[in-house]
Amino acid sequence: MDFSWSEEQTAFRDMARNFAQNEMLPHAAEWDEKSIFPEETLRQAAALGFGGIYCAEEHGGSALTRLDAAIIFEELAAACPSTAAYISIHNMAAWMIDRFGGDEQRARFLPKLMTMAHFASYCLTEPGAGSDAASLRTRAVRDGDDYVINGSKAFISGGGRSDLYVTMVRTGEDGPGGITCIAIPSDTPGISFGAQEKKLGWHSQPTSMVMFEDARVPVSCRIGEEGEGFKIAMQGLDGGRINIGACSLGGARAALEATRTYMSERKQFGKALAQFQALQFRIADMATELEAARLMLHRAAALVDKKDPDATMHAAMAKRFATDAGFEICNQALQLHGGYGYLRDYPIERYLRDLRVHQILEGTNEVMRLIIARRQLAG
Ligand code: FAD
Ligand code: 2MC
Repeated sequence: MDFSWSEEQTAFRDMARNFAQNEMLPHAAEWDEKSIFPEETLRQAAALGFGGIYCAEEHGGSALTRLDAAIIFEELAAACPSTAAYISIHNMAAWMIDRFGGDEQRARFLPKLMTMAHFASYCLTEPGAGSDAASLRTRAVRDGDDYVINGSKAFISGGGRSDLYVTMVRTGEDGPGGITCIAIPSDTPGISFGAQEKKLGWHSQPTSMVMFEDARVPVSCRIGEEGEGFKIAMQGLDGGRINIGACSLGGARAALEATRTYMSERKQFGKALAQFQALQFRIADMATELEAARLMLHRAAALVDKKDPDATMHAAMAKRFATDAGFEICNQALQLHGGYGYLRDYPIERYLRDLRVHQILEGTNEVMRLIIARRQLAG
């Protein structure tokens, strides 16, 4: 077991850090305040290879590992967790096409996704099917060489703006075995979008419902075979959950760094906050939790890379731990900033608002416990 990073990993960690600190951090507060989806910055990120981090090189992907991706997402999220998380979702959707699509589909969809000339969304959740994703009801009925799709998806990140919607639909019986994955272009007749959701955080990316009313897509848009969609969706999430955990790491790390600086500068009772031992111990605990989360995430990422049979459970453990720890670290950071932490003049409240949803999406942390417990208790 070697805990040191390769020269290559250090190099792209530095590249991601420089990009995040120079091109994202100076604008992140404005993106948040004005709900700006920073398309040009996203394309700059793609030019560095972040549009298809673990897609094959054939169509412009970077062919890196899940562990490499975790390192990159931590850096991007240290500047703007919301924008980093959208990049993660785009990567997840693109990877599903790369991994499970055919040659023609890869050649058709991937080049534009790799450069982020086109943006991608991942559509699993429905109004009536959240945690119980296998109960989804959006139906695709075969009609000659087309599918005719009816139903609606809820909470879709990139909704209304993305160019391609990687969508889980029902083509067969109830339950996970009747689900199929279809890549649906945004210009498909019959697709429409709900109003933009008004959210606590994640303001730098759009979120909306996606509706299908007799939307007709060619069968050539189907990713994998009929009935394979649920497993494709879940394999996407194995990596997605690690990335979301890494986004929590990045946000929490930034909040901790800001707090260390603040505690050295802010004086009360004649001394710097950093001189109160009770507060020093809180910093110690925050740093320890952060490190524990990072170790778990990196191990889970390595197991996903190795296709280990326990990878899904480890990804769930790491997502649960890192997103809970990340939010708690931000909350402590806000407390240590006193009243100033509650103001938008400081970045802490933005990190806190952005990280809160990581405990809910890509599978709630209760669902992570369900996945872990099932594996623990399996005969
Ligand atoms: P529910 O499933 O109704 O859960 C409500 C509560 O009950 C939760 O606390 C849950 O943990 C708990 N619960 C449910 N079942 C159990 C159980 N068996 N045991 C114990 N507790 C349980 N989805 C997409 O497909 N694509 C996206 O791009 C996307 N982006 C999102 C962006 C945002 C900002 C948000 C908020 C959500 C997004 N989602 C997306 C949806 C997200 O994945 C769901 O919100 C999430 O999976 C939970 O589903 P739900 O909201 O229906 O909650
Ligand atoms: N990899 C491969 N196969 C998997 C898998 C994985 N990670 N997880 C499940 N499967 C297979 C499983 O082996 C089974 O196969 P078989 O029938 O051959 O035995 C099949 O899929 C059905 O699995 P389950 O029996 O576990 O299915 P169940 O209906 O009990 O649900 C659960 C499983 C709760 C884990 C799943 O519904 C879930 O993850 N829910 C949370 C939903 C979620 O994460 N939504 C996120 C939306 S995206 C988002 O929020 C964004 C911001 C993008």
